[in-house]
Amino acid sequence: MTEVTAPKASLSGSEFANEIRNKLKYQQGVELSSATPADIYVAVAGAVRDHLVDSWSRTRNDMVSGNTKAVGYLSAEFLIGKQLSNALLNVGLDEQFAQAAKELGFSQAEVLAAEREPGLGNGGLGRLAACYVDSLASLGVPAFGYGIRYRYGIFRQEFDDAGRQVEKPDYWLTEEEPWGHADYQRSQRVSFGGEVVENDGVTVWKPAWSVRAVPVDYMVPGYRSGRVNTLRLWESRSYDEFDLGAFNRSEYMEAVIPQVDAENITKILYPEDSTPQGKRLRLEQQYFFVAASIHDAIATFYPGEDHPDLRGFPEKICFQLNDTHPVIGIPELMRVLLDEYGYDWDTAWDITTRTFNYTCHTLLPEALEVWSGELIGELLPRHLQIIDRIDAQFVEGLQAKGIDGEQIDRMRILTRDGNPQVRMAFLATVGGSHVNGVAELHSQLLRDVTLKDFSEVFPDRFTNVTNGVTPRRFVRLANPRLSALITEGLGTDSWMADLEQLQGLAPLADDASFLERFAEVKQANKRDFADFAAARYGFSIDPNTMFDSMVKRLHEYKRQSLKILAVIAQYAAIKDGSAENLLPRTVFFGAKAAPGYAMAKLTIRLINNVARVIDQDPDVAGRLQVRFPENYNIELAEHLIPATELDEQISQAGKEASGTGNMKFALNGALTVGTLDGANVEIRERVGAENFFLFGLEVEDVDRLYAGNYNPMSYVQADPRLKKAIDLVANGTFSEGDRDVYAPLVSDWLTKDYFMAMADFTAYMDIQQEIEDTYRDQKAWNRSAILNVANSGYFSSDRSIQDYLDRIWHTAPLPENN
Ligand code: 26W
Repeated sequence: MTEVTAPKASLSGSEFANEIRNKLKYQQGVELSSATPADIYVAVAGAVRDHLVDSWSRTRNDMVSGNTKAVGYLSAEFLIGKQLSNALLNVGLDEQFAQAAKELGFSQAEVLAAEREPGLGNGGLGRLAACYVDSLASLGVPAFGYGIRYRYGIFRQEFDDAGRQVEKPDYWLTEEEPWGHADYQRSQRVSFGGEVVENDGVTVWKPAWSVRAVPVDYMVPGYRSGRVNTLRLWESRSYDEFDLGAFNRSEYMEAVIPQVDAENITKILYPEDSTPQGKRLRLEQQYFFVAASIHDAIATFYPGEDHPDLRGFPEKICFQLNDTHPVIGIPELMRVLLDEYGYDWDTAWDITTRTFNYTCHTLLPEALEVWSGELIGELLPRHLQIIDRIDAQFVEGLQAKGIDGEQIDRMRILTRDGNPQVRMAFLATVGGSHVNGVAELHSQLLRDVTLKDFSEVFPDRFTNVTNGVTPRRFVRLANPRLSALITEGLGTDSWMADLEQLQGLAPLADDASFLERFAEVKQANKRDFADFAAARYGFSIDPNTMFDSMVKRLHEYKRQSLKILAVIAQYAAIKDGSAENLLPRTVFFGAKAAPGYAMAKLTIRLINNVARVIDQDPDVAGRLQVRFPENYNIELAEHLIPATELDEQISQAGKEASGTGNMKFALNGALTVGTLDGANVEIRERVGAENFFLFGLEVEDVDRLYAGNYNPMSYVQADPRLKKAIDLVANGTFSEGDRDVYAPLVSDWLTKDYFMAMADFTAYMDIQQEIEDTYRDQKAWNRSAILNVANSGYFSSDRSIQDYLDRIWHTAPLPENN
């Protein structure tokens, strides 16, 4: 990667302090003597923004006037995390900030703590989008992130006295939010409903209502690249601010109804992360942000042109569809080209299919969005017509290729039975140029199973881009100690922009003093986390135990229940004296469950109560602890990952598309215990099988078991440890004697166990034994951990973006910035 100008690196800490003072005084009207950390935070954010503005406009100008195709990353979620420390680092003002804070009489930590985390995503998919906009800017690729500025992000999770999850609204905008800038002049109109009429042979959509889409812009500073891209998050507003008629009739409440309805569209992020509900409001959200974004891109790339020639549009920008959520963009661009610009069908189709590409993030068939034709017809009647024609044309093409009728029926975009459905993944596959999965195994399974019919007909369309994570946030900022050690070991800090350089650490895995330093870093991070968790959650944690973490959304396929059953088995072994040699451990869980997902919520309750029972049992003291901090989010990830020694990636093989937590942990020197699933496969290949704790069924085993009447009971009977663990759950040990509480879980384990946790239990217990043996040899453990760091450079999101550039987008960084 080319290093471009490091903006304003020459600024001194005192000068930066003055800029902060000026913000405080002239923007906020606050005197330093009475300023709170939150005031300082707002002032620093304002001062940093000022340093970004010139690069921001230069990047935009170079993008619009140059010949480099831009990328529009369309995503319903951007889980960006706190912005301040990242912006300081990327623009090169981190050291100045350290000095300025001191001069102003504040600690850096208290200023950074004043920022609220925007929770505008559910989990991996949203965080991936945030890593990708960071890498796009760092590589200097002209790009927009396009999404939604939800007023309420993912719910705040609390636990009640019974250990149950309680969801609280995430009021993230109650304090000043200094990053987003509402650009009213770039608003767009988005319309819904109504009917389609034919006027003199011209098709006209007469919508019933419209809302105003106001863009709120977030600057996305590249890491020392001199480039700043835009994350444009749309907010819905009403055009009818106030219904005067209703007001005059003194129906005060009614007067604001249209406004309330319009603003509801972007009010809240849906907290479901795998089983989409066919909810009208969700479709409204999807169409809302995608329609606004498409019009915005046209306005951006053809400024001041009334009727531009859009045949060159795919050379200006290509849109990446982050899962099926923005796929309604395909018929929308068709509608714009046909109805607003008057292109014929074939020209419009050519432009559209060259503009879009689709990333699939799942393998669970139930997670692929399907919208009822009826609902689409009601909200977007013209789009339904267009989808109908896309489907008809597609079917004709298939017939011409000699595809048989049965396969054609399986492939229809719009099903033709009494209750027509639109399959968004199929629409995305047909209406774009490329389809990619998010890890090698996942892409393979997409081709062979989930989208098999399509990969047979369009083999060239399918490709893979393995996910990645940004090393700036997840190594440099989250783990400053390890970062300093890496920089020392490599003799340069340029690894942050070129993560393959970590390879250079491999020889140091055998260097006694480096090993020792590495061990000290981990130990210091563990102590830090123990302190943080004591202050934040009131936890007592012994930093001399092994830190073993499983953090991710709560999902049956991810198998938190396998982990908790193993913990219970170990607890039982301690109790009955058969665990003489057990290694002292602290097991961390972090997980939110979708509010309507009963099994997931019950698993949360179980974990909390296992933690409680173990804590209250003096027999176990010092040997085993479970800690489940509530409200797992980016901030907590940034604290826990650097302190973790063992990372749990134990999904049923063939179910986790990729995982990205696995990459963050490996880069921070944790060893993985995992199945051959998602990106685990590639991590293991790179770090070496001897530095990865593999266990469990593989995809073929799983298929075989499904085919042959899988019977969980046989595994329960075969392993007394498993039987004992389930008995303890069933007999009320973790529910104060109440046998009913966990009955649904117990019954699922014994009779269904769709994700085969029972079948993998014995292998999982065995590998834990191996883990303990390795851990007892701290030198061997740390050697493996260093090799994990050294060999995980591939998992930088910079590399993922480079793969997208080469395989899908066929564009490049902007020419040198001078
Ligand atoms: C309710 C609709 C819905 C359905 C699926 C909302 C959100 C989703 C996402 C696709 C869930 C998700 O985050 N998937 C994860 O995406 C990551 C990034 O590619 C992968 O690493 C994870 O394996 C995958 O589960």
